[in-house]
Amino acid sequence: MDAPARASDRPVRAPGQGVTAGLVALAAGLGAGHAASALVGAGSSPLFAVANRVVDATPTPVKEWAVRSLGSGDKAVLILVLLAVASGLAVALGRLASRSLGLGLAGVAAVAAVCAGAAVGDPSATWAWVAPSVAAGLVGAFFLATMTPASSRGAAATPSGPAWSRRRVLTTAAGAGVAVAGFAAGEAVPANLGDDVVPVLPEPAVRLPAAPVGLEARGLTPLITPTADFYRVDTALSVPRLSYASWRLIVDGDVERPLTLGWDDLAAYEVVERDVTMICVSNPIGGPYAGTARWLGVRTRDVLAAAGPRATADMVLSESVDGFTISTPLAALTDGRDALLAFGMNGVPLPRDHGAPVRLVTPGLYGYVGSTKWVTRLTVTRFGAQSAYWTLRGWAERAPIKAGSRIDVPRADARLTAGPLVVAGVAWAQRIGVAEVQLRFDEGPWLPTTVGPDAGVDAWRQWVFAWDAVPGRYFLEVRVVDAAGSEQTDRPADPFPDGASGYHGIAVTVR
Ligand SMILES: Nc1nc2c(c(=O)[nH]1)N[C@H]1C(S)=C(S)[C@@H](COP(=O)(O)O)O[C@H]1N2
Ligand SMILES: [Mo]
Repeated sequence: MDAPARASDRPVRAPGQGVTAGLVALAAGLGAGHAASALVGAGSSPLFAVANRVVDATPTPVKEWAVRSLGSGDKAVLILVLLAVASGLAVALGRLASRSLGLGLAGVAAVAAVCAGAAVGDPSATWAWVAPSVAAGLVGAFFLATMTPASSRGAAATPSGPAWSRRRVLTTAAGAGVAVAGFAAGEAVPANLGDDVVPVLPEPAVRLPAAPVGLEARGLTPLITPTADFYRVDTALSVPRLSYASWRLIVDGDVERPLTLGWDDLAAYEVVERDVTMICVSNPIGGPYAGTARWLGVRTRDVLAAAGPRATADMVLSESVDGFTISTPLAALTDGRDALLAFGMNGVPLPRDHGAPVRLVTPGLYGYVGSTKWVTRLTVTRFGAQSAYWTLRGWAERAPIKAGSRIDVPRADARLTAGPLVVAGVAWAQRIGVAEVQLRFDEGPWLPTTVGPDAGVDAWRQWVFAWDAVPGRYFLEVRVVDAAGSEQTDRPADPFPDGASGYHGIAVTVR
């Protein structure tokens, strides 16, 4: 019987323990790194830094495929995939550490170094951006060392006690606590600690009348989209966090007098309120990437006039804090449409997701050519001289919003009960205004609908149609007629490269 002797010769293997040690170290490390990133810069959080570099390195067709097939969930999917990869790596390092703690810790250092490299690879990074990865590495190493059995540190190989000793349970709980608290702190703590006081919004020179209400009372799409329901589209994996006190807007390029404005300088311009419908160029027919808000801000026209654009200029390249760029015709920012440097949305300071502290809002243009969030620079230039982020990826240089309309009620493929029914939705024809909205059944004649209150040419209008439905299958289509008498085109077009067109139609069954 030589088995017992052999058993005591074997190194103590604790693969299960290695797995938990690795995962706890990963969670605690990422949490600590995320907390540290709040002090340094949102993009410096190890996980997000790596994710951002993955996005940078992804070829455009793959990105477009991801956005098409995953929609706005594309970022969540990327983060989950990265977490899965990181977990696999953590398990491997945990197992390695249970054989040789030194090798395990070397692995942690290597991973932290990769994260630090990803962080400093960010266009807005400073050297301080390595700090969150260093913090993550140190905290991860601490938990890995604490939870790795003594045997792998060269101590006597004693058969381990119960796999889940009291100490181990406590350490795991502590690691989970660091992870949760770290992520919570990272999200809660503003950049530039202490000075992120959200100012009281300045009053507009002329208040708009209270937003007209009407059709939403009947459960239809509201005229003003509640901020919580307003779509969000951007390339930012972690939402930039800018403080009002340190925010600056540089106005430069082909101008007589380059300017640098702080928050107080901006708020000193005449403040205006505008109801504007914003739409994403990737919005498919009938799609959800459209919303109307009451924006508060100052006119880009006034700010640009202070800088004095030169006569040769025809474009403004706006830049956000994360390096994203948008090109907008100079004319659209200086004509009477009141394009805004907006800081209020639906009565409150612009939320971070929608570009706090200041964003552009250009009525009549798709978001990617007029509505830069987290804006920090306006460079007056020419279309021939510079190109913006999405233009470089094949989307149109100029993209006015195409007139369109949508059926929101009933839903496509709804099964309805015969009798009086409501068909309703929204329609838009920015810069011109909605005159009529028409509905047809099974390609029959176009029927008039009742349009809702008018919040100005740049806001959509609700429409409603009272339908006395008898049993059958129906195909409903809608179109808008603008105030100049032009009908919405029926020509189907995909969102790429300058916005979708064609009628929105739905099939329903009435029984
Ligand atoms: N900084 C920045 N601004 C941006 C974008 C972006 O990716 N980064 N996306 C643009 C696009 S494509 C659209 S449709 C609108 C969306 O604004 P919202 O997220 O507030 O709805 O923001 C625009 N501004
Ligand atoms: Mo967009």
